[in-house]
Amino acid sequence: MSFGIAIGPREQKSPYFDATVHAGAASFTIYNHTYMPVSYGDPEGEYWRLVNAVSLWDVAGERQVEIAGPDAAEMMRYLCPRDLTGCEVGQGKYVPLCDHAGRLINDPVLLKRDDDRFWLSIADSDMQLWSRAVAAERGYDVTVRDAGAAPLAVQGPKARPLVRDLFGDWVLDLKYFWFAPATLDDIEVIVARSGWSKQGGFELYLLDPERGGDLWNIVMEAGQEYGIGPGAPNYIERVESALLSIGADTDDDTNPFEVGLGRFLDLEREDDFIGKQALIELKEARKRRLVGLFIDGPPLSPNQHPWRVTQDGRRVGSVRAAAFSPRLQKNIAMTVLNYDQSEEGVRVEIDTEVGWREGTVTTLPFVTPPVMRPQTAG
Ligand code: THG
Repeated sequence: MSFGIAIGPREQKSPYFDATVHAGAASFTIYNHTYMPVSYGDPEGEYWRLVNAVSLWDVAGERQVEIAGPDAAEMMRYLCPRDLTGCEVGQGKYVPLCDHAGRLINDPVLLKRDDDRFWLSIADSDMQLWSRAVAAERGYDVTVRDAGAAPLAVQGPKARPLVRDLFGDWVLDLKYFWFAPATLDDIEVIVARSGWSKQGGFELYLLDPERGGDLWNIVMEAGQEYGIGPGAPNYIERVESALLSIGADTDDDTNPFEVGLGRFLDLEREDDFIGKQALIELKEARKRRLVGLFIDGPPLSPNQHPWRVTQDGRRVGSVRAAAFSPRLQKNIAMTVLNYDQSEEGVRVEIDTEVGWREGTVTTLPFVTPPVMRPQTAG
């Protein structure tokens, strides 16, 4: 199978688009209507670079929906099931969002830019549309717009010394998900301690879309001594670490409890928020559960669609994301199973693109992150 994808004005190019093409981007996905590189042609090499050194990712597709105005804080409380009490300016939080029926619709990183200005750094679904509708229906005095910022992720164990070289020692003191404005040469960015891997790292939110190529080149250059190279949100590492990918691991009826996000909801809050009553009921439902699966046999390529999972010929769930783990030397998969079949050790059959395989249920994550390195270590 070999074909191209049309490049046209209905989708957006990231500010780093030309730089990533120049660096050899081999395939792209579309994320929030934005072309986003997923590989530079060597998935396993890119994996080891992320795990052992440092990798640079164009994640401008993680767009920032800005909600600003006198009612912004109140609106955020109504949008987010997570309690935001005590969230400070300069702090970020992971905030799964649900609709009125308690279905998971996105899992953004919230950035509190100011007391009356918030960013939702979104996963792949239309949160600007949603936020504008909620604001209008509720009569909130806010403006909702795309902030026009573009995150560049610097991920891997060598991200710390690299980002310290670029910005100074203070970046090492940033707590997880916290951020601060900074400049690099004369390029304005926001430096955040975050990123969609469990290897540690930072995200640089570019504020001037004209400077994407410049920012990319500065970081690439400074990263040479640390073995930097181009990469992308790494499929293998994210399965090992069990980082959730909305739309891949979830369907249009998934609730947050089924995919392990219950710990990010505060249902005992006294104030109202979207989906509250539904979520209180869903909490006890225990219908399905996202678990790990070891799949027997030779190395598998990632699944192109969810794989049917059966037990004694009866359908019990689906594999959402499968990969061969170079560190475990096993096929691993994030899999949604009926609750009754989701216990560790349960044996199932999987209808893969290369025939039927057998597998064993296990717990997530597959690999416990090497994070929690001392905060100030180089
Ligand atoms: N960075 C930015 N925006 C983003 C993402 C990002 N938007 C889309 C997507 N990623 C949002 N999804 C996630 C999912 C998981 C995490 C971050 C963003 C994450 N989770 C940790 C975990 O699950 O262990 C920590 C959560 C916690 O303990 O609070 O990091 O990557 N800008």
